[in-house]
Amino acid sequence: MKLSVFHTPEEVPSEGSPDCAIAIDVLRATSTIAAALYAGAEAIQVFSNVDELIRVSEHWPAEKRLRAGERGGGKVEGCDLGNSPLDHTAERSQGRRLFMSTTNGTRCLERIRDVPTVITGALTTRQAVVDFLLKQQPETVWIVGSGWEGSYSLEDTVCAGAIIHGVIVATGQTFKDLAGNDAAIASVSLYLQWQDQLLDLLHYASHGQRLLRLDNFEDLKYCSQLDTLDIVPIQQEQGVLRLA
Ligand code: 3SL
Repeated sequence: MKLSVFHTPEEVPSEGSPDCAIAIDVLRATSTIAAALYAGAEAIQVFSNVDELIRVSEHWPAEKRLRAGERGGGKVEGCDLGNSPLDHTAERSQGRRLFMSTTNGTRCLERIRDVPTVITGALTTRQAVVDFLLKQQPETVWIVGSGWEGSYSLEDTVCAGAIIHGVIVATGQTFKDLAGNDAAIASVSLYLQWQDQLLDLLHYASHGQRLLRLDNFEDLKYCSQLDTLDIVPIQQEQGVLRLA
């Protein structure tokens, strides 16, 4: 298995395709996708455009849908929810489809949607993602950070490093066997430096600071947890994710 890391959807090569791509948006889209599916959501359907989200979700029974829209960290008017993983309890999300559009995370999923296997990763689901990779044994894996509007995000890279480190620990393989690019090696160094202070790192991260200014302290705490959910969201039809 060769794992490559791309910090943003813009960095993803336009030529070629891996066997598996992993979208990461620790703050907060892929943490929320995992939380919603864990709470029993029927599926997550992602959109880069909010008007399209509203149009498509109109065809779904109102009591069976939740519309989640985020821009600039805040909730989009007309949606039921913003993008907090803490919104998703069994009472609210069980059996419902989450129609979701966020600034960067859903755009990242759109960029890789043609890859044969697309999953999402977060710190909360890190070990489950590692186990999925070990079981499926894809030859090539692209781990793609969502970043923020085209620029690098610390929290996505540390999660990429946590996944690669998990594969190294489980297999005893070295970077020589596993690293598909330099960013893969750098991401593991970032993780090793911060593995015991993930919440601190999220507080230093520029998007973490943006969310703190919007009073999302509890979200940062939630998203910084490692290996709390034993699930992997997987794309089952284009733009629609369910439990693997
Ligand atoms: O950019 C995104 O996709 C979001 O996850 C951003 S936020 O954390 O909801 O502000």
